[in-house]
Amino acid sequence: MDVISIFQYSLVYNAFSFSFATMAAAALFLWLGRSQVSANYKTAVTISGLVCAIAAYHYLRIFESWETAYVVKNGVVITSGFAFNDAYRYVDWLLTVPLLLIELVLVMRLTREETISKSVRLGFAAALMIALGYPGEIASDIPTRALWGTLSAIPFLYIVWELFSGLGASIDRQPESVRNLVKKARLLTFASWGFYPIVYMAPYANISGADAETAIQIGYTIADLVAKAAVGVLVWVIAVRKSEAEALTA
Ligand SMILES: *C/C=C(C)/C=C/C=C(C)/C=C/C1=C(C)CCCC1(C)C
Repeated sequence: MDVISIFQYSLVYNAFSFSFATMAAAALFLWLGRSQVSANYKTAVTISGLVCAIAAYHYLRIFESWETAYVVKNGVVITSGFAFNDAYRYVDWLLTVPLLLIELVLVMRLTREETISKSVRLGFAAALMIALGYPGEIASDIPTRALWGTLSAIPFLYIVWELFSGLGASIDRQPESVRNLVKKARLLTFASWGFYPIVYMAPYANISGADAETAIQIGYTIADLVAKAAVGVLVWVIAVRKSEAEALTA
């Protein structure tokens, strides 16, 4: 059926390999950098590292699955008969998206009850969003994809609204030295999270099998790198600055 070009095959192959290395490096960096933040922020930084470690593992599996799904023969790519497994990505999200939300809630530094209730509500909404998106992701026709995608967008909009209002309110309570960084973290989060549903809609744009597959894999990979590794490192910088500011006023 859909024969993928050697260029598309290599592009995705290299993107997965690069992502594995970046996620693994970010996890190590965050865990080692944990000693530079005060006790208040250690959990947030530990979780950031965990998100990148889980993603690194899944990128390794996604990479292997991509490699086994195709055979390169005389410069032509043919399918091997083993299907590429998209489920790794969704299982990864099922674990990492609630963790990322908890990381952001921790950065807001709310009361204990608020932290727990917000984490539970957001975690549940995230699981629902991903579970509803999966049947659409593996569907072969556009109407089915659109139906599940629309259902998945309902919990997605709820999450965006909760985060936007919650992070917005917490920005006013931040010390001067990190206010801009928290705004950047919020912007990066919204830009990357908003990118996933756009990538999901790639097949609507009348592009064929291999082109759509390449666009989706590259798109999700870029979004993952920003949402997990870049935001994770930014959260760490914010934690270091806040630890310094709090040590001065203590
Ligand atoms: C590290 C992974 C992250 C932050 C993944 C986030 C994923 C989303 C925000 C996905 C959203 C989707 C929709 C809003 C509708 C279509 C289906 C999804 C699952 C792609």
